[in-house]
Amino acid sequence: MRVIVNSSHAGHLPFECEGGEPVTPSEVPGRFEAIRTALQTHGGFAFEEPDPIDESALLALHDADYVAYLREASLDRTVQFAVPSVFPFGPSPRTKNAMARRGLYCFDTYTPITAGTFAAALGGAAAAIHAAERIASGADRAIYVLTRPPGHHAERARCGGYSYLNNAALAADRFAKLGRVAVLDLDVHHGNGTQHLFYDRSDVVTVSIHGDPDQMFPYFSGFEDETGTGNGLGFNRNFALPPGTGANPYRPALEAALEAVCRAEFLIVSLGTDAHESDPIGGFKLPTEFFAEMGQRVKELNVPTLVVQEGGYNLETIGECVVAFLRAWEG
Ligand code: Q9C
Ligand code: ZN
Repeated sequence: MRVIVNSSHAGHLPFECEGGEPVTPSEVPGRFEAIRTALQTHGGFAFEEPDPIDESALLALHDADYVAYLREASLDRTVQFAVPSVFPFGPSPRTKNAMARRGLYCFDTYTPITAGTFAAALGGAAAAIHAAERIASGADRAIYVLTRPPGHHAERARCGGYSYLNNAALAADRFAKLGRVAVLDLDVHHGNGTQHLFYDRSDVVTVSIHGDPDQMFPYFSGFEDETGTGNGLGFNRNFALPPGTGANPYRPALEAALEAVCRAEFLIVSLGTDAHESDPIGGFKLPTEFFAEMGQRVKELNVPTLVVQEGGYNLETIGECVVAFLRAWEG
């Protein structure tokens, strides 16, 4: 299987603050290294760097002023970590002030912009777009995109949830020129950015299985009654499961989600491994073998498939989960 790798990831070195306390960051370069090592050890994967993309490729889904903010905040080395202190309120948020922009373009305090952030995020978008081009041209039937930072929480003009640019959505938008597209989001957190970007569109079906947002990040979306709007009504599905969910209660949601995506001509899987039982922040109880089962069930849809890495924070098990999922496409 071909793997498109975003080597620019290494310059993104976030810090993390939880409820006012500095905590050990979860979204670290070691995640990428752990997955790469596991794929190399397993064998059968061909690694390839993407061609660089121009920033303008992002504008299919992201606002130009947001992209400019990410670039400028990454270049501004008078600030080590651009994190919001004030979020927009009232009817007319002012956007010119540097501190106002931090809050305007970000929905949480988990997603700092530091020196290498923009290059890392742009490299991830390049990897996803490169993979989509290869699948669109028929050169590959399935590809895995190995990247960080993740993308599925990133909206049109806001970063959050460790995500800056929505890699999966950029690939989906590329496929949408050719036929029916579905995004299946298996990260334990709701893919709010992907939902938001396609919420009024019928050409990209978005389906996410995740922890109940009543109890888990991102809290403000991911409820089952969010089904789309306008042309997109009925084209978004959420499966919200309680914290502690294991394989048996997960399986019916997976089968219903597969039914919702099975008519697609191109499939994107947002693969978080943070639903694994060992994940330090996920809270679900899926064993490694269940990742193999999920990969197998997705493979059986027999649709060209782009798998893109999202979350997953246990450095000891993230690699085995990815290998387990991708084994279905072996041989
Ligand atoms: N106490 C992704 O998995 N909140 N993002 C963590 C832990 C942020 C997750 C709180 C979770 C963001 C891509
Ligand atoms: Zn996650």
